[in-house]
Amino acid sequence: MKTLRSRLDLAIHGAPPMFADAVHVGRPNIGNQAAFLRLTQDLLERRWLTNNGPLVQQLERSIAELHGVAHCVAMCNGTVALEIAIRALGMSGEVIVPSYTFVATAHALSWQGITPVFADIDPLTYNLDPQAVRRMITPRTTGIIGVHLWGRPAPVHALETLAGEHGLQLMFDSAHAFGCSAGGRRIGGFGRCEVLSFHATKVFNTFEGGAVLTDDAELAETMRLMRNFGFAGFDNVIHPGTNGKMPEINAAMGLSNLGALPEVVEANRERHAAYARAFSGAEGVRLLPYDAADTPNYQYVVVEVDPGIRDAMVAALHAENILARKYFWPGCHRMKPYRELYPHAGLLLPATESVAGRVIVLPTGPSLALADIDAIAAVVLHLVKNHGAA
Ligand code: T4K
Repeated sequence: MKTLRSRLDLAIHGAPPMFADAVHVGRPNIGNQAAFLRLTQDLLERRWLTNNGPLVQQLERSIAELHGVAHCVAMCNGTVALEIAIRALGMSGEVIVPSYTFVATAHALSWQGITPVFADIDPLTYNLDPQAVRRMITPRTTGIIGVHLWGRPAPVHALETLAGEHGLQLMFDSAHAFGCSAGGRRIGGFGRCEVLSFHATKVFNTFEGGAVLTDDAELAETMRLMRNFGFAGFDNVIHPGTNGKMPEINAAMGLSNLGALPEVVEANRERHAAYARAFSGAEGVRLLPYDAADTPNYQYVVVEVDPGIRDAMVAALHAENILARKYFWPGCHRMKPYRELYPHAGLLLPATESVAGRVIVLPTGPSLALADIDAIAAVVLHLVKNHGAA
């Protein structure tokens, strides 16, 4: 460990880092390259590049089937999918969301003139605390957006009960939860609808992309209109709309990645288990567990350390070319567009503030060699142990 300490000091002072090539959180998973190239060749020959093409329709059917829902409406990205779903549900006024999420959850509301109201998370699960949500309901509240943070299910049933009692719309930001389940039921059918992200960094990607899943045929039809300027046929616009369409090349990527999903999830699971072994019994670092009963996709490796060393640790990891992230520090309520709206929000969000200060997300995924995990974990453990040492 003395050697490692010197290495780290050296790295910070300009010596070569431990990893010559950076190791990342969110390295894209690339499935069947040959299939992708074949599908790309086909779509070029077909000269059908976008506007609800055959590959998009095929991808929608496959994703709906995988998640056990009636409808999948593919979109150009997860954020636009959120915006369209929010609008299709008629949300307005105030909508309750966690602050502890990627900022797109909040932006998708404020972008269309709706006030995101931040509720605190449960200090044990880091997902929305239904009691905190209840406290934030006002006469202006029209809906709740739950987030399955890191693919761990939000309290779907408690939120469904709450929404039912107060006549609120309920949907989920399921950007992290592709292929996951909650209480034995696949993500996708909870609330009025659920929104997936297929961004390059996600467990399943279409370069950029997203989708809304729902069992509600009328809602799906409205969203199909909204993503295509409201067109219901040539020259016939019957609904306000935007351009939320997924291009065919993105669907080609999706179709060639779908078959690889089980291998990707298994590789993620192995890497999570390797981190768990490396951190087992260690003091000062805790790996957030997944519940195998929830069928996780193990996409994020989340550790918690003392808030006093977190930022220094991230800097030291970066010096070693280990590009760890502080997802989702500092919480949306502390970001410029929202902190002026809620200058005292921190007082209402103690669990959010506390968790946001402790968390580090570490590299994982099939492109990270299993053997590299021991090296990454060794740096983390060394820094925890030597915190405060000169
Ligand atoms: N809701 C939630 C809860 C979300 O987490 C997200 C997105 C959304 C909604 C919105 O969905 P989209 O509209 O994005 O479909 C990244 C992603 O851009 C974002 O999609 C994701 N959440 C968020 C958690 O992570 P950044 O700003 O951290 O990305 P960036 O560019 O720093 O990349 C992350 C890491 O991935 C880097 O270390 C480099 C690596 N990377 C990235 C790309 C794009 C690669 O190795 N190759 C690549 O092509 O937001």
